[in-house]
Amino acid sequence: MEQTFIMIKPDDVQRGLVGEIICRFEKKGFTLKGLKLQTVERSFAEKHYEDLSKKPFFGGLVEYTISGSVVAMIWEGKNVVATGRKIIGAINPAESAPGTIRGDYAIEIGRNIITGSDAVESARKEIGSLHPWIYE
Ligand code: DAT
Ligand code: MG
Repeated sequence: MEQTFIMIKPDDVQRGLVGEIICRFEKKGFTLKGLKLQTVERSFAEKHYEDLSKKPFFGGLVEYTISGSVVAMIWEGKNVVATGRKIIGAINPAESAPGTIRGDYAIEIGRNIITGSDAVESARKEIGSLHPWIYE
């Protein structure tokens, strides 16, 4: 069965949106297979976003990711990777449709509150090698 890696970013956890976000995935019918509240190492954040390391916003993105606790989750179900991206919404909250997580709860692209695997292959990588601590 297909799985995806979803991470609720720090300010979301502070704002008390964790339950709301979990609720959306649950109500859709997906199954929660792993969950952990944790602050992540700088090295983890750099690795997670390594394909963006040349971008001008990379430093800020890493600082944001390590600025507090994140909630890392594994969700399972048919087409969960693509559907999960739809539930999350477009990358820039200014363009995310109302009804999506980013569309409803975020304003800034640099504070877009949640991330999810963008393909089945990256989900496999993120769950398998980048995030072994979720199973601890
Ligand atoms: P996604 O998070 O939808 O997978 P991504 O992997 O392309 O998108 O980018 C990762 C994060 O980088 C994104 O959630 C927010 C940040 N980011 C992307 N483009 C940005 C920009 N132009 N300015 C500031 N942050 C940006
Ligand atoms: Mg991405």
